[in-house]
Amino acid sequence: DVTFENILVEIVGSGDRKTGLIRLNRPKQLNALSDPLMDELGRALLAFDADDGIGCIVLTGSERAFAAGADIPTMAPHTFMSAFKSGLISKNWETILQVRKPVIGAVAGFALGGGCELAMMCDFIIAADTARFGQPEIKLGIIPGAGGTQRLPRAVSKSKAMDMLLTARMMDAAEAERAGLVSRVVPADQLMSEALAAAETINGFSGPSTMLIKELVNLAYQGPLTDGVAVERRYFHALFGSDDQREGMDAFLAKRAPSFKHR
Ligand code: CO8
Repeated sequence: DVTFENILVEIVGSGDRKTGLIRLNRPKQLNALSDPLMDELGRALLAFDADDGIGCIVLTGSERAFAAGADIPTMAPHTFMSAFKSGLISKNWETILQVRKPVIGAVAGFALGGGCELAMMCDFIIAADTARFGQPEIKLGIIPGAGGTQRLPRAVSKSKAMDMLLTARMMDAAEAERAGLVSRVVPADQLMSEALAAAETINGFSGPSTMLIKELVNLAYQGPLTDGVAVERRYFHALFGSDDQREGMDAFLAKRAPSFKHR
């Protein structure tokens, strides 16, 4: 069994498929995303993705901070050459994008800089009413380095993204919900129960359906609309070859609960 120093990992849930829960855990640094932390996060995500007993993953931080950004003391001494040659903390920043199962971000407190970027790499974000999002890199004389200038405008519109990136102001949870950055806002003491309930719902569905929805929604953001719609139609047809389609529709017609086979 692997032990982690910068994250806490747990398997939760009551169904036959469970939820992989990952908590970022560097409380003294407000979960600043150091290289060792991102390394552990990458390993934990891939292990849950490979585990047939896990249906989806919840990624969270603490009450005070999801993550206050990349680790500033580590970045501070770099030069262009050292940043370029070492790939400056980039090694594990995109591992989360390789995960095929749904990843829910459960955000309370600060999600700033790399923390906001990591949250945006989750498939959807449920926010506590204490959540605050921002891309304050400009205050450090840099710019976002893990997709902030690309994902934020797609999530909240060009105008709001420019405002946040250029002024470094933070968005509270209500504004984040209005802007579409998060899917729901809940009272802070209900954040984990809400996120885990959403995960439990997803765990009950057919695994291939959840993986395909994730792949296709991401395609909607990455490629031309016509390509996305064409690929969607192909997979839609393909699922009529699956036992779970037969079971799901038979169960509906028989007015009983479905029992999906593919997990
Ligand atoms: N890195 C390291 N330590 C941090 C970070 C951070 N990003 N943020 C906070 N901390 C530490 C503080 O230094 C402090 O430590 P100590 O107690 O030892 O002094 C502790 O956490 C608590 O912080 P504060 O005392 O400042 O707490 P406040 O409540 O007063 O303020 C804030 C909270 C507003 C979150 C404040 O700490 C802050 O502004 N932090 C910096 C936020 C920031 O600028 N984030 C962006 C960093 S740059 C970035 O993320 C680039 C990502 C690039 C990814 C590239 C991948 C390839």
